[in-house]
Amino acid sequence: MLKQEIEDGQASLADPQFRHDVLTGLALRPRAIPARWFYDRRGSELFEEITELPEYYPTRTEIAILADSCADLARRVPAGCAVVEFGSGSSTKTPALLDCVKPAAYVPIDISGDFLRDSANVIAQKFPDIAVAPLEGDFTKPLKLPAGVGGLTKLGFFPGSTIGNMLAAGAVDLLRSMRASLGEGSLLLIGIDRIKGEEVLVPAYDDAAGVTAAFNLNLLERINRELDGTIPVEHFRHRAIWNDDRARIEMHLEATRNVDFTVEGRPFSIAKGETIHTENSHKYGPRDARLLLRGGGWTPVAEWTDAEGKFALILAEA
Ligand code: AVJ
Repeated sequence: MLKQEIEDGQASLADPQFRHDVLTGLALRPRAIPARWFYDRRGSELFEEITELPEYYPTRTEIAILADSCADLARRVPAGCAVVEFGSGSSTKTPALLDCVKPAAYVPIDISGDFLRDSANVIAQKFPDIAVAPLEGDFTKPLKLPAGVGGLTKLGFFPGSTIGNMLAAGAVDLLRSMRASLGEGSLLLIGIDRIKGEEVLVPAYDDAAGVTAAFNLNLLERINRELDGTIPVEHFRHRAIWNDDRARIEMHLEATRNVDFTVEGRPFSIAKGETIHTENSHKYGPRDARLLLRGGGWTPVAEWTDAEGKFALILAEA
């Protein structure tokens, strides 16, 4: 290995799962790479920017619903419970929830350890009376919660409509695994984006400022950076498509001409007009969402939405 490569940290960056998903995904027809790989440092920054775009309604709508539903929510959740947040990331919606339900403990779960510790520290400083116990791990698998929260009622928190990234079968598995982690008698507060007109949905995933395009294209840059790729990023364009049959926004990267490149030395050729499918963002009608929860072993007990019904927060019981 070259001195410069060692200093750049290139060799240490290659996650074997990322390598596997990219190499197999680029060989699939249609080609597809899982959306979880968007979130390197740059991708996470771009996602934060997306949440502030005028066209991207989910984040601000969900925060407003949380604020408006607080009194109602606080009545349904026992004070002194343990809030367990799945995929806490930067924990931006957490303070509003903690202010509202006044838990005794907060357990943020994330795969990214650095991010997790930073945001856990911020919460711990803001809420000196709450025990903060971060858990580094993959929340798609059942997890063992810290022993100290054993006797408390658990409130799972899964905001942002992240569940929308999964196919129905994967979403049901995830809900079941959350139920197994939290236990019988626990609660789950989940944010789910609703089906709405294409004229609102498509711009939310294809904004005028081009931030979502940059977010999507960053996946190719990441492949070039971490997997020694030679992808000509300038010959791909961002596409956001509403798939009405499957009620989902799909993001793709479309080749604007025939391209040849290598990733970790393996050759790939993509024809002009062909796409790499990079994300699904499923949307759920009110009954669809409740059926999904029941399928995952959860009983919906309350539901809050904004005046236009763009987004829903659902409280469910295990
Ligand atoms: C974080 C998965 C909820 O699907 O709306 C935003 C990701 N992708 N713009 C979503 C995303 C493009 C986002 N989730």
